[in-house]
Amino acid sequence: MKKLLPLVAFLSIQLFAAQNIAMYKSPTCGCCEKWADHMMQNEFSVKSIPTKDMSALKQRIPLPLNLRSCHTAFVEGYIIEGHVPAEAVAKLLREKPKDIAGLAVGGMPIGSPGMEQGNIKQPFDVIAFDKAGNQMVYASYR
Ligand SMILES: [Cu+2]
Repeated sequence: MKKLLPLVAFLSIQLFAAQNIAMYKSPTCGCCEKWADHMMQNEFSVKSIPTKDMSALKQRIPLPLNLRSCHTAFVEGYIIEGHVPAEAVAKLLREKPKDIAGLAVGGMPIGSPGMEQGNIKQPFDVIAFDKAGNQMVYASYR
């Protein structure tokens, strides 16, 4: 039993670490912080990193041009671009697909997490992409 305790402690630290998100955003982006709030309300922890040249950062990673949004986040080696709902990120971390580089919600659809404007809801898709730029719908919100 005594030997089990350090293992349990180690596992819970690993579980906690898995929820850590690093979010790169332009210093002036407000909806980015609102997305971070949404993630934190859903038990993720988010470190916000103000970044002047977001497009330079986006160029360095395998993020398809058509999927670009405001903030770029990283969790467990995956790229999370834009206003991706927490439940889609949680699903990604549960499934841990090896062939996927990340998830993105391109643009900034009204009604996506952090982009709320009253009752207006624009339908949007969460797109999974791989390093070669292949894309598929991972989740649909309509
Ligand atoms: Cu935004």
